[in-house]
Amino acid sequence: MIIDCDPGIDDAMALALAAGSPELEILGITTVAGNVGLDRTTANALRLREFLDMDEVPVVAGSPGPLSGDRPPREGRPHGVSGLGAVVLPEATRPPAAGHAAGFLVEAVRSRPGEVTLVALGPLTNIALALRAEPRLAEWARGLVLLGGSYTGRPAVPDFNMAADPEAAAVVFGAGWTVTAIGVDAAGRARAGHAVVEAMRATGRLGGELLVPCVEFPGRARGDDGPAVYDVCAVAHVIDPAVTVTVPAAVTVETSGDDSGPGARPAPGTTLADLRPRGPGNALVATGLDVDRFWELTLAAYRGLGRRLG
Ligand SMILES: [Ca+2]
Repeated sequence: MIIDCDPGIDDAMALALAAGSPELEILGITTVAGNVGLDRTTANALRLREFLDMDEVPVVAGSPGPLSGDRPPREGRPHGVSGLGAVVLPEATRPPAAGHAAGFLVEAVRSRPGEVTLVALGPLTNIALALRAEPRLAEWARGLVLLGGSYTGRPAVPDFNMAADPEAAAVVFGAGWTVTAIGVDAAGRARAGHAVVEAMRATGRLGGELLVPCVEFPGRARGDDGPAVYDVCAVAHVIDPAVTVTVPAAVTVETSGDDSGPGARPAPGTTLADLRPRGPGNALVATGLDVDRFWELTLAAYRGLGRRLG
């Protein structure tokens, strides 16, 4: 698989899950502007690659902003100025690979048709650029699993990943493949409560230097049950699809929007899902999350990786 991301606290935890899952072959990490600017998401990905002992995995930088328009500022800096909250990792010693993420995605998928799953944890700009450059990407990829949108109940405001580049999201959902979409409604149930944090703390350097500072960063929105670890759910779904309940749907993404006045359209980036589509639809959307199964899988991977990292 290839992980397209904007690290990002929960991106970091998702990369740790991938690194701790030997059954996954990680062909690359591509970066996009999102939680923080592209320079920082790329620098963070490079640091995480070294910390997580993924030296053989190329990191390729992608788009510094959305397909068109300006990137909306990330309000309140929930990931901190660095993008990794309270995490302090050494500067990376190796640079990113040459080239652009979109080109890398196309070539990697073209060379292994039917085998490569794309996992998108940030704004969908890189995936959309890749699809525009090579529409057959949608045929060649084994699938795309993304974290974003909301598919149960009435969408209120769009989540960050969708709002950051609604046009890209519309390209991705309209590419002729079946997108697996884990929304923030389902993924928001994956919360790092007290018992989870203690289990993370017991994983050595991995817990002490990465996981616990991620979940204890004060800027993280949290309910009574601890902060949600959204992006981790998308990687968990690739490892074990049964962590989520998914149903076929026809999804469209609002791109124009107009949230002023009566009869206003939903804000740009709002996902509109028909869960009883005529025909096959264009997506499988998550309507539920098996929280126990999710944490069992995730903590087992963290424990294994923790032992490896010391
Ligand atoms: Ca992310």
